[in-house]
Amino acid sequence: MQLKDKNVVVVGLGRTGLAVARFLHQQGARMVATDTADETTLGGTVKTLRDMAIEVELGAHRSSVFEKSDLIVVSPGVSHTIAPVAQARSRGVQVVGEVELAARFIQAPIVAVTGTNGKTTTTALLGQMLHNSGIAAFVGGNIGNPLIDYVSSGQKELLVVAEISSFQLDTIDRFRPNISILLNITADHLDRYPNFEAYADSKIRIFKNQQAGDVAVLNGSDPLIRAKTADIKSQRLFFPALQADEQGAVLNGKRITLNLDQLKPIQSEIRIPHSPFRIQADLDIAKSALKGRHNYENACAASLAALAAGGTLDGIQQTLAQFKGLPHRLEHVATIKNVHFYNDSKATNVDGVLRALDCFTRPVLLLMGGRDKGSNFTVLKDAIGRHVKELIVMGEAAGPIKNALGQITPTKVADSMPAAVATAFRDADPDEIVLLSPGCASFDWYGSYAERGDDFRSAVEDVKKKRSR
Ligand code: UMA
Repeated sequence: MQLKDKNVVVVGLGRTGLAVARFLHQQGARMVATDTADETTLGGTVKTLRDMAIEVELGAHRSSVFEKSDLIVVSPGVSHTIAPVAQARSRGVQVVGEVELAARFIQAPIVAVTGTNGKTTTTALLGQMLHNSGIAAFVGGNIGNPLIDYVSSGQKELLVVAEISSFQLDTIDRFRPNISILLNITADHLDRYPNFEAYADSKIRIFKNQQAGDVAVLNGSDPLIRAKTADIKSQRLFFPALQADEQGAVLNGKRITLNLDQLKPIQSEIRIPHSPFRIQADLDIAKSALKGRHNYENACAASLAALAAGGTLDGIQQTLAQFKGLPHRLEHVATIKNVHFYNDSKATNVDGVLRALDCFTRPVLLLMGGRDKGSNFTVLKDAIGRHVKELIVMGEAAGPIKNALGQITPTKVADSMPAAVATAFRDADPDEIVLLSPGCASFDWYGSYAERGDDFRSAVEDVKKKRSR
């Protein structure tokens, strides 16, 4: 892709937009960078861009900005169907996302991880499994560091492991992962997609350009995933593999049994340490800090992809024993007076909340709320009835959640995170669980799920300090 002297519009100036602008500047493109936010909100980004002599248009995406463009690069948080982008596309202007742009310049094989929940954990596990197998891999994407930064840096790793969201898949064209993982598909982002079908189809795009030598790692217990991937060209590995002739992994309690006797390794420079035709092995997750069946499934998916990429059984086993979990995902933050506090701020959809509740046998005081993404909270009724002693709701979605679930369990409304934590602690008995698992986006009160999780942690710290005075 030739970018020198091309007229490019960069839409959205968060982490992705800034990284894209830096790369395009390096490549000698002419650029306008635009964001609907103002200069104060964008902080130092605007100065950084102006220092590179990049024209910056703020407050709206004016059509005039797009008139002379040869290429438009949209950030994942910007819908590629907004009017000025759609108009430019209808004039024949190429519209891509950052992942597509980066993939055009990446020479190493790519392992891409998508799914509604578990992407970040699986991506991190896979990165560590490869590392422990002696394979240097760049780990990036939706996990937090744009792939285009890897391209700009000039780094050359043997593999790229990329967490990929549906938003990023919406704007791919030729992106072809050598290995694609699809963990699960449940309702999410229905404020951005017209319906569940459209969201599911976006996830399936991860297989769009795969060829016969590539590998697809698929959730075998989801009939929708099986049906939608029936005709893909790549080799399908399932977790679980349900039929005798299927390749993949099966979970037996805390053991993963692998059956990969026909696995064809992907084309890469990595020497495959095992005979690809004879992997019949067991992996032990009993020593792992991973909690809950969904995390064991993530471990299965990561193990299959690691083996297909050339990872070793020893490297995988070592990772399963060492992996400590990630911040903001069922993270134990404190125990005060025998009340256990867990931060699961990354649970930004209802399925995430279900997965979290499933991990606890003791009564839970559940903190939910934030910005609603068009979710159907009533699907939580059974799980709330079974696990939740008290529900504390907050943020923009407090009303809708209370309406949907308020009859199932005692429900209180909090006007801040510290108020929610203090209420939960007051109402909890020893050995009970206080769980932040919001089921919503964080953007009503915070800049990210991580900020929300940090606020929960500091509210818990305040409770602890007050107790020790
Ligand atoms: N903006 C516009 N026009 C619009 C909408 C937004 O200009 O119509 C501007 C906003 O004012 C803001 C900028 O776009 O300044 C934000 O862009 P962005 O939302 O794409 O955010 P980035 O900082 O670039 O972060 C993105 C991902 N964010 C989203 O997909 C919403 C990050 O995933 C990702 O880590 C990062 O790129 C690097 O790849 C976060 C996320 O929430 C974790 N992802 C969703 C999820 O996991 O559910 C998909």
